[in-house]
Amino acid sequence: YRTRDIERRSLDVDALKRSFLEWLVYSVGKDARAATRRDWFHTVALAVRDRVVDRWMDTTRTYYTHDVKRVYYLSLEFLIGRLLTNSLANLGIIDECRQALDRIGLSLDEVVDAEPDAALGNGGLGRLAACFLDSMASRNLPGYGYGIRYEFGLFEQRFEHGWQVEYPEQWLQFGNPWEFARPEVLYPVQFYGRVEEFRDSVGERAYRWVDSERVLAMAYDTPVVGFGGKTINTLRLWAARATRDFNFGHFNEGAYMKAVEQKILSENLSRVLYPNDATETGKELRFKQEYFFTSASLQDILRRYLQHHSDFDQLPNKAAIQLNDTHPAIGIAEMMRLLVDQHAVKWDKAWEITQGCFSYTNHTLLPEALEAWPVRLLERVLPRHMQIIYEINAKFLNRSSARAAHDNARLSHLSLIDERGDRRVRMGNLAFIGSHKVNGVSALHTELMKQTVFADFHAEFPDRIVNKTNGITPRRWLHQANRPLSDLITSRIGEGWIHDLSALDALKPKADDVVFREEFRRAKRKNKKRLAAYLARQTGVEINVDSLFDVQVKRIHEYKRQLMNILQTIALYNDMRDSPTVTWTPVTKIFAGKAAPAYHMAKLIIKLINDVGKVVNHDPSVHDNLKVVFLPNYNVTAAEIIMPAADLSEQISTAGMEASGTGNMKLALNGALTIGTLDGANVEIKDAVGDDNIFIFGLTAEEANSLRQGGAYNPRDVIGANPALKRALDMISTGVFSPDDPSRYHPILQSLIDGGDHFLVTADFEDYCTAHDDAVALYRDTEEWTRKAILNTTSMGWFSSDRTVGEYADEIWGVKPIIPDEGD
Ligand code: DL6
Repeated sequence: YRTRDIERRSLDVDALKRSFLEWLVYSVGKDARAATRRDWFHTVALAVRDRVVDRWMDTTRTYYTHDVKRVYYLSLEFLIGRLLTNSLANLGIIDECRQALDRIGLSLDEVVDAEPDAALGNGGLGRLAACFLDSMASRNLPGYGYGIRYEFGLFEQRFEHGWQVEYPEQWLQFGNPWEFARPEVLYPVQFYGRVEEFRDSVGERAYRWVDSERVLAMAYDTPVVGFGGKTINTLRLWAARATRDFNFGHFNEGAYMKAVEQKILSENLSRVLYPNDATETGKELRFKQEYFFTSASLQDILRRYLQHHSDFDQLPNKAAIQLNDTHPAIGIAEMMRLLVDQHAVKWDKAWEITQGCFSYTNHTLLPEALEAWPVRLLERVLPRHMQIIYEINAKFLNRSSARAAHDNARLSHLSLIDERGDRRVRMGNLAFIGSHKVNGVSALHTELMKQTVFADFHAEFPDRIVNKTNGITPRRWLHQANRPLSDLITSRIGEGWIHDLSALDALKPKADDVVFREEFRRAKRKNKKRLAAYLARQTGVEINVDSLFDVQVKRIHEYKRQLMNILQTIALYNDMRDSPTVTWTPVTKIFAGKAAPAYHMAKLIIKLINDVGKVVNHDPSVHDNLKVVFLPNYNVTAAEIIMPAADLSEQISTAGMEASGTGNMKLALNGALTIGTLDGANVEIKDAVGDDNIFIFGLTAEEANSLRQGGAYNPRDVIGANPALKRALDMISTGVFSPDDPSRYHPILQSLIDGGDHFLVTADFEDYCTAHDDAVALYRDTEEWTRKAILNTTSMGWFSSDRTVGEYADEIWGVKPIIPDEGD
């Protein structure tokens, strides 16, 4: 047994090879001759998982034995991507694994390619959660992720005649070798029913929630391998399971089909990830998902705490609970319910404990994305929570300075209930008052939180709002995704940068080293070739590897202004056609990103980009000087191919609207120069890389705000004064790009011209074009461009998510790193 045990842990090439062959037969159940690439992926993943399990148990045991304070990261989304390369890289056995597979006649790259993306998130918010998991484990912080094990991740995007069409993303179809099902870890989660008042044992008023429907939350655990393989944390995702008693009534009546239907209905809770960045207002199932995973997670947290404690006094010293946006904010009321109703803790004590545990991250100021659930929905679905929320609200407002000042306007802003129209519970307000710290995700965003959405709360609690600028994990986004650059960096400064990205600073002088610049360019070119081949495979469009790769990859949203980019593309196309004798710098515009299925304007913008691409890419008069490619189905894996290959990073949101951005960080770290507005983390990127190494343009957040508020802004005048813009818009409106349906894009023109151009595309257009011209002109100067690209990479050390989680740990969570004891 012990020999087998050692064999299972061994990281050497022969042992790996033996494990692969054994796993293929005894776990996957295939003969090597019949095995598909997917079989091999499962085989390798299972063998790698073996190498992780002991350390995982060591980690869990260490946390338990030392009763350390843990952080619980509650997130409705974890956009993980693939795990094989990540696990191999963090264990430091990529080369060993490659060789072991080689000896069996297999290529690691092909095996890696057979893994589906775990796309359990929409975009930035979910990917941030995944980067934080990696950083917590890599910094040896006792951290757990809690979320939902969606059966269907974010939809698969395909283009049909240039239109986005959504297909289900069945990532679990062939099983998931990384997870451990825990059928014994089950928690009941209640819905509906009513509240009964009664007198407790000492005659005090108490409440119980009765006649409710119950669903079970079952745990699935995925080990999260930290860099170096010392700490292995846990991501616990909940799946909905019908309770057994649920069905008995129906069975007794002989209504078999009804019983099965009920089972399916209750298990729908974890079926699918909602595909919007914004909230799904009014969608009962979405609300139930939020409560489902939050309740299960809190029950699990309390169970773990009670293994060591007999009252709740120490809970804030043992559990930091981070709310990733308001999606788990109902947890504030749930914690109160669990403490007060189930564990008989007095209200004031319970409130102190709750506030001591919770903290909340805000990720957007967009009004349509601020969650507010109808009171009537809450009363019906979670009747006891509604009562608790009323109670929290009454106590809070009574003590607020607004009540003392008889300031009704301020009181109504502070209230948990929005009384306008159908009454709603403001989840942001609930999260704010139930937390000891509230944070924004970039310096600008945090400042705007204080000035706008949370201004009244900030006045009430001036120390509560803090900034934690987002970060990205250097393991996935440089070490794994960009091997050529990673190897180059390591060749000069060793491997230390992988867990301390600030070490890149030491490479700054290399920007002036001609040999280093040559090697840097060689790495970039390799990545560009890889992307070009990938794009050709996926879209059929052949691109020029020597052109400037101008990249905008992110969700499609009007505020992110993909529209401004494609208008500039049309203007550039016109310039090229007008002046065929000029030597143009070849440009490839690369787009990728999904639109929410119900967001018609965003889908129309996708179609426009595809239509423009069709015309431009087939126009011989621009030769190969301009290409437009829209890569379908953007996901983490595609991002890993795109980021390393980009030259120019488009971060062109209307200032004040992008909370932070993290794609901006990935691109700059991989040596792309940013063209961007002073929005979100762009501001801090500019400070880090220096004004000379970034192309900043456009209105500031303040200017954008006053332009809108002033009411005098007239897009028609701006368009009239800019012939290039007018011409581009005229071409769109007369059907140059849509001859089959010339009026197709009228809604876009309408929103720009008559709709007031809310996102200020026309206002920023000219400045954007100038900045773009500057970028293209600089690209001709290869040495100078490379110098700036190197300064971008080497200045991005601060944007590591290791730094970000370190700040959360010190200033919000109060958790400390601990190196797991090695088991016997
Ligand atoms: O903080 C992560 C990420 C930011 O980088 C983006 O700027 C921001 O748009 C995104 N926010 C959301 C909010 N959605 N909701 N609700 O995804 O968060």
